[in-house]
Amino acid sequence: MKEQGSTKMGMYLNEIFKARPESIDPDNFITAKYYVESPLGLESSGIAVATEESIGTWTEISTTNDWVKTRLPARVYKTEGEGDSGLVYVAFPIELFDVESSGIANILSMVAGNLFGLSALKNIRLLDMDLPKSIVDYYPGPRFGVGGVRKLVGTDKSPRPHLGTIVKPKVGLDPDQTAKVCYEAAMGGVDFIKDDETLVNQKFCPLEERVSKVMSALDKVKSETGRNILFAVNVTGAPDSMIKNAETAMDNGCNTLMLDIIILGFPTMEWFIKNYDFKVPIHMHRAMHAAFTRNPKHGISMLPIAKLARLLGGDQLHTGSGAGKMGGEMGQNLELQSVLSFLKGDWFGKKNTFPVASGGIHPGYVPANFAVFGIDFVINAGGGIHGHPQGTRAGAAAMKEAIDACVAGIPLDTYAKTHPELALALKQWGERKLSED
Ligand code: RUB
Ligand code: CA
Repeated sequence: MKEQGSTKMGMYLNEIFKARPESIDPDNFITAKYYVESPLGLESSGIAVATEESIGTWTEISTTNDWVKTRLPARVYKTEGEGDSGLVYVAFPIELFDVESSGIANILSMVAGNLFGLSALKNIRLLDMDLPKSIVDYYPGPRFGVGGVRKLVGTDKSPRPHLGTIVKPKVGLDPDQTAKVCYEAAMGGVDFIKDDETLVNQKFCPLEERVSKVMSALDKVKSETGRNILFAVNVTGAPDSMIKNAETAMDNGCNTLMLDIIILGFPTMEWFIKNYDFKVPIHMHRAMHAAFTRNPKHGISMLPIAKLARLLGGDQLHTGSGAGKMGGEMGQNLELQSVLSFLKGDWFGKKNTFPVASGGIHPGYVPANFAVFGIDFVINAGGGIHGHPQGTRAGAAAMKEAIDACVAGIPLDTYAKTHPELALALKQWGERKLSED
């Protein structure tokens, strides 16, 4: 294995890339947990990562001095498993990073950088990442969080899952048609409406006119029902247009901003959150994530992404669903559980992030998702609302009835006997049990 230079580096400097678990002070290290498959074995694989991502390279070098060797090596401090595959834990000293100047870009360049291309490693997946309190404190976290979003929607006194929809068709409706779809969905019972990630400011649906017309429609809903509906406007774009779009959206009454965080990139998100506060919740979409989250053996899992999203002010984040067209496989569910406990748990005093289940959801999927997510989540249906045989309003009502049934602990088929919209939806699409996906 001559080409596996980092192994060679590990052979002569490996002691400095190793540490005992008790020597890793969480205040002074970023720690990362990787799944690794490699003929090198676990410890050597970890050393290859620690070497490549801190002070080493493929061969011995004359410029390494004692300070560098003592203070800066990343260190393998634990492995779990035997033979060629298992878990490797690597700690990166905080001195390696300059968070105030290069921020998350700098962290990712080491914890999730070139290591994915090391040919000595057959597969490597970043499963988790823990940041010291000083780094977490440097970022604002969600400004609204679950509690703040609930207050805006009016579910803070009696919490239940929020019902969301994506306007469909995802692109092609003009502002009047979009506003009509939003009005119908809101009257049917949705709490939240979002643009599709593919829609921003196209000619057939200019952002300014869309926001103005949708917000008038939602004002009408408010005057007729007293309910406040959130509309997340997708302003994703190059930074200058993103800000222009956000300002235009805000000038026209927008009450939530939506950003495609993976496509934008974390440094852009960091710049945005540090420089602009539009005083509305941020809805984070994750389109493109599956390019690196989908393969269970390689890439990056959703948990580190969720940590960065919460750090960067995500009030709502797409996490994947417990059951739907893009979720539900067992491995993904284990990862999903870890994401949900993180988003809902305490994290150095940061507000929580509302997880969003989405993708191919219809009323028949609600119980399976409720079982995984519990009360605090947003359940989104696009096709599963607008594809209802009686149209959008009945489709939203059917989804809301499915949620109400779950909260009341009543099976869907029983609830459907007195709720015709739900009955029709179940007739159309059936009920999917968690084990079927
Ligand atoms: C869903 C949709 C969302 C995806 C995102 O539409 O448009 O963009 O669900 O996936 P529909 P995820 O309800 O018609 O399938 O939430 O997994 O990132
Ligand atoms: Ca979509």
